[in-house]
Amino acid sequence: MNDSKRIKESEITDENTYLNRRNFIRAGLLAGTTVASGLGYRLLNPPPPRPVETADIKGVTKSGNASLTDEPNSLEEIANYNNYYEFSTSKTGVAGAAENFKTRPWTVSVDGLVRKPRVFGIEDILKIDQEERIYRFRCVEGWSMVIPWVGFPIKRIFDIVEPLGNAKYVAFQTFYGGSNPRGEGVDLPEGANGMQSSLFAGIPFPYVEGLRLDEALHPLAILATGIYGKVLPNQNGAPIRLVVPWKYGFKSIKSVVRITLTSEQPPTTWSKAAPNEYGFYSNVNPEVDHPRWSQATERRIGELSRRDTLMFNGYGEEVAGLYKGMDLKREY
Ligand SMILES: Nc1nc2c(c(=O)[nH]1)N[C@H]1C(S)=C(S)[C@@H](COP(=O)(O)O)O[C@H]1N2
Ligand SMILES: [Mo]
Repeated sequence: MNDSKRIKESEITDENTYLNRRNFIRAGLLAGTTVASGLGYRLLNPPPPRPVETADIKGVTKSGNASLTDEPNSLEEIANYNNYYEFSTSKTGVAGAAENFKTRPWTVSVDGLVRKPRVFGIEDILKIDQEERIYRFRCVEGWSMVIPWVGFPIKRIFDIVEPLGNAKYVAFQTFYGGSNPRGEGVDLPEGANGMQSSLFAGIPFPYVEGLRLDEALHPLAILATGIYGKVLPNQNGAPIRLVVPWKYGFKSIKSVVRITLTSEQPPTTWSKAAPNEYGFYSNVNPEVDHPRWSQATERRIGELSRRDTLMFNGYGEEVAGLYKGMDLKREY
C-alpha cells in the first residue's frame, strides 16, 4: 500500500469511540476518577508496538480468497491494536497485558446436543488441516482490518461430534482465570494468566458468544489458530478463536474453551451488557446504525480516509441466504 496513506495508530478517534462504548456500563460499577485518569494517561502515552514473536505453523494450505483485492494489514498492526477486555480495555495495552497468558495445556470441550461429546486437546485440534483465509474484519466501533488468518471451518469439529437433530444454536465460551493485582479478591480463580476482573473491564466474564447452527456450519465461519502463517499471538485469542467475517468483531470470541450445542438461543456478553445496542445477530450492516454512531462508514487501520461499510462486510453473496425473510433492522 502507498506509504503516504498509512498513518500511526496513536490517533485517538477509535479510543474515544470505544470509551463511549462502555462508559455508561462502567459508570454504575466504579467511581471514575482514578480509573479515568489512568485511561487518560494511556491515551496520551500509548506504549510502542511490540514485536511479534510466534512460531511458524507447518503445512498451511494457501488461501482460495483470490477475489479479495484488499491489502492485508501488517502483523504488527494486527497484534498491537486489539480488543480483549479480559486483559485490558486499552487497545494498545492488550499485547503487553497478555504476554504471560498460558495457552498450554489447553482443552476445548464440545458438548450439549451432540451424539459424541468430546474434550479435545489443542494438539488434536491442530491436526485438522489448516488453511489460510484472508478476511475483512469489521469492529462495531467503526474500524476495520484485513487479516490473513490460519484456521479451518468449524464444521470440521461438528463432523466429529455429530450434532443431534434438536441442536439449533452454538454457544461459545472464553477461558477465564488467572490472577492480577488489580483483580485479586474480586472474582478471579487461582492461576497466573494476567486476566483482570469484570469490575475493571465493565462487562461480565467469562465472555460468551453464540451463533445459529446454520451460521456456524457456513464454510466462511472458521476457528482460527494463526495469522500470517504463524501461531496466533496471545492478544489475538490464542490458542484458538472464532472468526465470523460477516459479523461485527465482538462475535469472533477469543481463546475458546467450550462449545455447546443448544436448542435455545444462548446469551452473549455484549447483548447482556447493553441489549439495545448489541444484538444476537450483529451482522455488519451499513443501514442499521448503532444507537450512538453511524455504521455507514469505517476506518481501515492504516488508511486516512473512511471507506463505505459493505453489507455483510462484503460477504453478502455467500451469506445473505442465511437471513432470507428476516427483518435485519429488528434482528440486529
Ligand atoms: N474473549 C473475548 N473475545 C473477544 C473480545 C474480548 O474482549 N474478549 N473482543 C471482541 C472484539 S470487540 C473484537 S473487535 C475482536 C478483536 O479481535 P483482534 O484483537 O484479534 O483484532 O475480538 C472479539 N473477541
Ligand atoms: Mo469489536
